[in-house]
Amino acid sequence: MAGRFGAIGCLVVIAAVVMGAAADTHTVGDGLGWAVPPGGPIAYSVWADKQTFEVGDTLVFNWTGTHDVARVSTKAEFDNCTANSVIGTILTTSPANVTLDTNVTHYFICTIESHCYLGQKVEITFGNSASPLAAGAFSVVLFALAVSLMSHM
Ligand SMILES: [Cu+2]
Repeated sequence: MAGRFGAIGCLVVIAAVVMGAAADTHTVGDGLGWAVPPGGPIAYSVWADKQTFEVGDTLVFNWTGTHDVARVSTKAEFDNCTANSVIGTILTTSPANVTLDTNVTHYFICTIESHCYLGQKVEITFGNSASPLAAGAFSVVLFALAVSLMSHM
């Protein structure tokens, strides 16, 4: 009896750990950090495409020299590099951590000189369906394991 509940409890803990692990930290630009990218804006769109962003994840902007991080509210502002409607405050100290609190597209730019025009901006989009599907499949596997354990004890 105790053994059975112990095994089930163990599965529940594993499930909690795996589901909880969804909150990730993303270092913007990886090794490039937050900088004027040598090849233009493509650097950050390529980086962002490789990531899976979820609500609760944290972005870390690392830089040296003079940069900042402004979250602008519209795609138009992002495209035009204007910072008239900044959400929250402009972050001026590296490393700057930003938690993704809603699943709307987040637009970040650097407001220093022409950095944004030169490509220092990143668009964070959500809606990758791979993770929820994987989590769903994982739950089914866990459930099957639990049922199988109970029927064998
Ligand atoms: Cu900059």
